[in-house]
Amino acid sequence: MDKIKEHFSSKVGEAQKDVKDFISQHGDEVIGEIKVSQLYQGMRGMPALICETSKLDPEEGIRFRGYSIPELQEKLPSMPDGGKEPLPEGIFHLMLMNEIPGDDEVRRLSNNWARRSIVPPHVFKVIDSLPKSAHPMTQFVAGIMALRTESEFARAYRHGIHKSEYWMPTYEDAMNLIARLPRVAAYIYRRVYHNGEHIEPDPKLDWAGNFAHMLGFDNDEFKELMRLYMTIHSDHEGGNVSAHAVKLVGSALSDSYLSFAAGMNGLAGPLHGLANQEVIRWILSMRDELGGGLPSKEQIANYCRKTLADGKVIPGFGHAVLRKTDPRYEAQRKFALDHMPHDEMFLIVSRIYEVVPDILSATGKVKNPWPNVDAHSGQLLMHYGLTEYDFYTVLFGVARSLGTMANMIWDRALGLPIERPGSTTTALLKDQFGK
Ligand code: NMX
Ligand code: MLT
Repeated sequence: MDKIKEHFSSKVGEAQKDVKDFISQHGDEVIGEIKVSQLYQGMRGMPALICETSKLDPEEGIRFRGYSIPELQEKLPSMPDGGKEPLPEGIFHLMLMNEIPGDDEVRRLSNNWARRSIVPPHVFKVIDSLPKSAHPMTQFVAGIMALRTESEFARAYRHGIHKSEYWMPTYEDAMNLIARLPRVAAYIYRRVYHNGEHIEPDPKLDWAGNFAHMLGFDNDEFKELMRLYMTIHSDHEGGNVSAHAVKLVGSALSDSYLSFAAGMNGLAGPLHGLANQEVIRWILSMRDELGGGLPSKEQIANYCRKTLADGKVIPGFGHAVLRKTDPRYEAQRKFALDHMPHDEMFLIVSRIYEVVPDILSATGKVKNPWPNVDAHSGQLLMHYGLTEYDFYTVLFGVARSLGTMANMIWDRALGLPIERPGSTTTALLKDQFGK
């Protein structure tokens, strides 16, 4: 057993006992009520899942194991040679172990993932069998499904593993998947946008630095951006579409590959992760229509009104839970202010921020008029030359493996059962409450 697995293993028994005792003491307590309207509104506000890795507060934003993003930027290890941004290895360790890691632990994770990162050749063949014009998220999901041949959980289950040991091969699958995703994602990027001129991994680099390298961006500042990007996109409690899909599918004892692919299919929806590409598409088409340059506030306001009148959403704004500017937006804005305060796209994004909330509030129906994570991420990538926006959701997807896989290991360790909520019909509700 490797040291990381051993460390996790030492936590399992106590956590199982703790949860069991808690349920036996408080299992009958009531934590809320369900209104009829919530059944028609995407179950908004219904606490229905356990997700230990992070919690989203509507007014405060995300906390990972209790820590806000600015706190993590201070506490998590960064690159030893003057790096400022947290290493994603650190947030994974925090989510999995519930402990802030030291430099050694983060280095051990980097090395462990580098050792696990070899992608079998048939995965590239599966991706190559798709037309280059297939959306990068389609290619990404196909690649993840092809990786499934390597599932240790599927193999162990077939051989009759005892249920108390499920978490062990799940840990192997989760770690292998995280280690291999950057290579799969970079392969798709170089295949589609750089004539298939692939770049070999550099095992001496950290996980996000190596990902940047394989994408073809060896600039140190871009590597720092990738570290921040991977960290802040890693998790957003359990109910968002991608995390919930992974958890739901995983609850049927589908392995990490099947479950993660399900989550990525959800992330590819335009109201979820695909919004990051939609933001840039929307800004570029606004700029084209206005003849280029920095649009005035009035021009942006008119373009927003037209978007709404056409029955479309303004991408990058609004949220199902948050009721303030997303702290992930703020972290990216700070990165832009530190590194590229005069970038024209940044100035446009900033001006949009000044205009959109009033317009969305004026509709009288949008519950959160403030920007979310996707309103900013594309601008930072564009600045460094990663302009192929159809690829952006793949980056989000690679990051989301960190939270969803840490959760999946815990779900197996705690022996959570298959998810099976009840449903009802409008006719039955009417019978209950009157027509
Ligand atoms: N532009 C226009 N209309 C909006 C927007 C927006 N940005 N946000 C919400 N609305 C509308 C929404 O479509 C709904 O309209 P209707 O009653 O006609 O169906 C109404 O306002 C009430 O919706 P809310 O309760 O405020 O939002 P909800 O929780 O249903 O949806 C989002 C949350 C994030 C799906 C929604 O705000 C949205 O579509 N935003 C734009 C897409 C986006 O940025 N998604 C990325 C979210 C973050 N992520 O990465 O996943
Ligand atoms: C996410 O990061 O998953 C999004 O902000 C969507 C959500 O939390 O519902």
